[in-house]
Amino acid sequence: MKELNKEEFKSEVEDYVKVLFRKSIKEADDQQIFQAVAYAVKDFIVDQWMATHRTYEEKDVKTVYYLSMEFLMGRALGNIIINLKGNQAIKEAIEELGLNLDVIEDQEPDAALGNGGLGRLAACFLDSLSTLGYAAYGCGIRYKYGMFKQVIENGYQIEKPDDWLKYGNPFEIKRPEYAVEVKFGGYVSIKKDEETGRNKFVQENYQSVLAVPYDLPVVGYNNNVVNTLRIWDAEAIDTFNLDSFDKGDYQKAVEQQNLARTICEVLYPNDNHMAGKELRLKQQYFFVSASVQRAVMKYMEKHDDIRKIHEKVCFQLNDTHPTVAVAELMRILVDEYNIEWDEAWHITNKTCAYTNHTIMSEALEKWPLELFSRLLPRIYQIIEEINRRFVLDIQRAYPDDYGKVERMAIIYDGQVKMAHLAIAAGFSVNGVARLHTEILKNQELKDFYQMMPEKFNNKTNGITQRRFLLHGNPLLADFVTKKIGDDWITDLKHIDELSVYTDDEMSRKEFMNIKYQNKVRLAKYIKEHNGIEVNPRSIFDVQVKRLHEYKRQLLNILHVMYLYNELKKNPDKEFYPRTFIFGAKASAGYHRAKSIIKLINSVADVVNNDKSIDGKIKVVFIENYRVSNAEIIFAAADVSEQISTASKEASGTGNMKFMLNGAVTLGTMDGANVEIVEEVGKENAFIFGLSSDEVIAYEHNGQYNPRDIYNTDGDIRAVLTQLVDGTYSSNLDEFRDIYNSLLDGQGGRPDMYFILKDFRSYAEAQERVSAAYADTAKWAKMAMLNTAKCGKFSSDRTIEEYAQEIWHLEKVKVEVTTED
Ligand code: NBY
Repeated sequence: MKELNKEEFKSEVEDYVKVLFRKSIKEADDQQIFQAVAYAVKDFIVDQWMATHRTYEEKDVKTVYYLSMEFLMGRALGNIIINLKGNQAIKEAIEELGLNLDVIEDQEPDAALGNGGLGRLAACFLDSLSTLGYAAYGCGIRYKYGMFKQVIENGYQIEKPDDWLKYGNPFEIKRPEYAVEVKFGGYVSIKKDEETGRNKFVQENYQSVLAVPYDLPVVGYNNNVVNTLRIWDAEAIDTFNLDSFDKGDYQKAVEQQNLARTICEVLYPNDNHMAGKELRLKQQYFFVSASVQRAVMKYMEKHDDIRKIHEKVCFQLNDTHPTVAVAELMRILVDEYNIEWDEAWHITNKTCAYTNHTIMSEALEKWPLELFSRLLPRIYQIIEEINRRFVLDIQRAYPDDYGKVERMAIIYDGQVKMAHLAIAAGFSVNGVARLHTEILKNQELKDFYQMMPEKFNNKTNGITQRRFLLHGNPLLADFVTKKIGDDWITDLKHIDELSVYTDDEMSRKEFMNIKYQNKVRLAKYIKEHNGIEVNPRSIFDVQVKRLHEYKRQLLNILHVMYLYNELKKNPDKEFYPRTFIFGAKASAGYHRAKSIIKLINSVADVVNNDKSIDGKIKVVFIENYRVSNAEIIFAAADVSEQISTASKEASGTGNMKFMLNGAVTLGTMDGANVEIVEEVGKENAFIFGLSSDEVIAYEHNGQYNPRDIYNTDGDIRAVLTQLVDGTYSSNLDEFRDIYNSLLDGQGGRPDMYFILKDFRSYAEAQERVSAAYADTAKWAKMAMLNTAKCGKFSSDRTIEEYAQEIWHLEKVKVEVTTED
């Protein structure tokens, strides 16, 4: 690996400030310095980037295309520097220029091209693919506006546009030479092919846009590998053609320009919720068609037999959002390469694989036939034919069971069901944690599992320790390396070697002192950004994730209200001071989620300003939770709140980031929590609440009545009453909807999230947390064991499993030569 040369680097930064801004370092502002430093770093990685792609071509390796509507990358600069192992040299170079690396890193806007777990998982996967040396492209959309910026005004969430490209993105490279056309609308005609004499299906009178790729580098850790995240932008295909200026063409030209302008404008800010908007389907087909077309072209540049594409290409579908890929590949094979249907279908089957990220019914993608066939007429025909044949297969397998077709068909009730298409068309269907995969097999996708059990497999999620420990928590990273060496950076299993130090008092003290310093860092952030003073000696109890009813931020804040009542009743009660920290964005149209944010802020106002409780409880809502501040938050947490209604959280990945940073899980037996507890031991976590089997049983038999709890439990009744009696808002209707949802549920069904049902068990687990924390040595050991036992949860392990069991990739070594 080429060494970073300090002097060279310094003069590059000076040159870039000059060339880009006609300024000296002294004259440039922080953003300009960031840009110059980023260009200097990019200069350094470009050789590795070229060497990587040259090596892939020489070795003709199989490539995975990770198709995803979302890549929640966060900031690039700090991460790239770390993966180049250039931290020391660059830090020194920058200091010698009279600058500060932290301040420079802070100038970079987050690349927030994603909502939450699904998008961040894609980002962690790219980091691991490069670090492990696998050939991969991330394929997505270059949204002009990413995840909205959240501002809290009077306790309410306000959404502001995220203009992340305002100053340009120094790391991207536009590749107009790889632009492709993507067609929408029109109709399909049958034409005789002159050469073959066969019928051909051609789309006519369509509108099209030009998909133009921008490449971003994905730098592996200390191995010369740089993969590519390719995000597509839309441009009008040709500006006004003045020669044919008749009315029809003029209209069409304007429409095409509008289409190009709108397609990549903004990320849909829904997490686990399908909005069903036409523009969203346009976005999906736009980036999928462009990515699949390019992958096929690239394959055919080096190979002559399209029938063997599965030997060199795999498309991994990140949830159902890119599922039109299977129909697009069929279209290319059948319409453009004249391959017979059956053979095209087999090729497609061997090339596509699908990951399921949720069982929430409102997240299942279903598109109305009318919309789908109007927007994608040829793709729709192909899906109809896929469906016709699939229904025949179902009937052959289950001749006497008509319910099977009803439940399994791809097209049914006037809708296209994307999950059914993905399962029928791919060779692999995977869930994202063991429990989740079992629920898929035995409940949600039971019929599909019975018919095609060989397709189903589990890939428990993971996270990259390089961003979430090495970059986010340098103090703990140094501590770990000092104790056990640095193998953990690329092989997290080694972190288990820390276990022996949990019995050593000095090590425990050091560990807790690091936690304390990280709490001081977060307290400073909170003071600067929220104006709230928090005590770093208090327990930092943290719930950060998207706001959703199933994640139960409401359970957490109701418990805070309960604790506050308890303290008011018994002011002299032993109570270990706690800071309850929340961070969450609510989807813009999700009213109840927004009310819950308002409730958290209202409770914070009352509790934080009540002198009588002596600062024993503080509540903080951190504005604009995102990847960059998450790194600081995880490092400072004592308690990790993972309290979803059992069965609803497919995996969770925040739970793993907390664990890595030595926070103890307070959670339900849901998603990957089950495996976390298995690794760390149930004595080193605080588990409560209904099991997923119990929740599912209640869902089937409907025997849950929250009013019974309300009527018999006075403490719970008091808390609920305070939602509507003016304690937290002079507007008595402010939280009425929340109150009603807890007691009456929705659509005649009692609260589907079992908040009151789990309340007592949660409160009791919280008491165990307080007791455990008061025993300093015990807590230190638990916390440290969480770090030590998190080896399984590296995305390196997850990607190794995908690579071996689904993608069948080979590892590549990259040498940078003078050629580069
Ligand atoms: O994927 C999350 C799961 O909730 C979480 O349990 C899991 O750990 C993570 C990674 O596997 N799912 C998620 O983040 N989903 C979305 O963000 C999402 C976004 C958009 C839509 C659906 C789901 N949509 O239909 O528009």
